[in-house]
Amino acid sequence: MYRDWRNRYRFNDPQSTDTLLNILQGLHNDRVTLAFVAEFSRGKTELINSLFFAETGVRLLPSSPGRTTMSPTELFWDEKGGSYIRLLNIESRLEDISLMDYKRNPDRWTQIDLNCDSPTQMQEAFRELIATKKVSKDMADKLGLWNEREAAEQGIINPESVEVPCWRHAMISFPHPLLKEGLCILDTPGLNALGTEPELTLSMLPSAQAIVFVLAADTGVTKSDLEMWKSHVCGSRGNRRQGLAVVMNKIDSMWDDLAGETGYEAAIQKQIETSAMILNLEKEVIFPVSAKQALLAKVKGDEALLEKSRLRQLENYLSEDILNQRRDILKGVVDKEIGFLISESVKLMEAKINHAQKQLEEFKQVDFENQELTGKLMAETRDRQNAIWRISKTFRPAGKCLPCRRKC
Ligand SMILES: Nc1nc2c(ncn2[C@@H]2O[C@H](COP(=O)(O)OP(=O)(O)O)[C@@H](O)[C@H]2O)c(=O)[nH]1
Ligand SMILES: [Mg+2]
Repeated sequence: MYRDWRNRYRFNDPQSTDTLLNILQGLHNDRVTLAFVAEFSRGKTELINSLFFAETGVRLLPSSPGRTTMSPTELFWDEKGGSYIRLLNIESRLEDISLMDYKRNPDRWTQIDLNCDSPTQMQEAFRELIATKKVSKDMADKLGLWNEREAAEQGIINPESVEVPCWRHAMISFPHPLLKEGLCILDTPGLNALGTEPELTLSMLPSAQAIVFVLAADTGVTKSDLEMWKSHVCGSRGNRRQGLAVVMNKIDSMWDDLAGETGYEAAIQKQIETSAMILNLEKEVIFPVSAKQALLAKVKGDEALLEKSRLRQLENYLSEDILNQRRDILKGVVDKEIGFLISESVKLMEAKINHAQKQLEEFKQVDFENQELTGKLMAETRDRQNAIWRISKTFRPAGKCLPCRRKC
């Protein structure tokens, strides 16, 4: 209704129309996007594996040192399309088409169907996510994937070819119960790779209803973690803390039999306190977890190890807090974004009404003056008419009656 109203009164600037369309699409899909954001190698992908794919019995999303996610990956359930991986080729960066437009056009994506009954087939298909190829340095530069300074630091000067990811973006439809309930997961690459996809930073992260920021317990909050936090989490959410959680991953690196259970617990609490202080967050939304051990525990059916990995607390937060509040969260976002547009429209309308009222007053004034003048003229005319009438009654041409013009 609001959009119709805007169109009717020609308040349809493209940016606001885009915001409205995004909100409408979000409501239409009724999905909550949960984005995993962190510097590379903090364990985002392993965390997603342990949360969503452990039941397959294998490590589905490729996660290992050096093989970290290079292209943003979206996970959701597409009821009509079934289970698949859709990949957008890296060369699409050369075209001036937005990711949003590509998403509306499935023909531009390479599709690999998933056989959910065959973990090996799926694992094979998921491996494609980290496929790379060699291109010339010029091409890599055009694709935004060549960094002279970084390469020089690694001793690479004027190489013949550069290894680049084959895919720019991946969309995965998978029938996990949480995804079926409307959760959509966004796995992002690290700081450097994020910088080359402005749409991710400017539009996808700000529109995610919830963000899980991942830290590694063995490194604590590093300089690049903080940069990531400031530019990509706080930058996209402002002071909004709702739907924001921090995972302190890799707590297994602190497992130390010599320190004993109490020493270990104290070390975790200390890490949480320090991180909470640096990030200016409540301690309650920082979850110490071991994604790797959780995945292992789930695959092996080891309840004690799963308990030790502390993944359940994070799972409860995701399913109870995030999913159960999904309407509230969506409502909050709609309130905030449409509320802003509406208050702008109200201000504009108020200014127009004020202006119109002033004009009306002026018109009334003119009209009033006109009425006064007409009244005066009417009275004058009436007086003259009476005078003429009086004169005409007394006026008789010699010997003739005026009304009948005969001699009476
Ligand atoms: N020790 C330990 N290593 C982990 C854990 N989670 C992830 N890793 C390792 O950290 C590396 C990077 O993980 P990955 O999920 O690819 O990180 P991403 O770049 O943030 O997506 C891999 O070698 C993982 O095996 C964990 O809980 N404990
Ligand atoms: Mg990754």
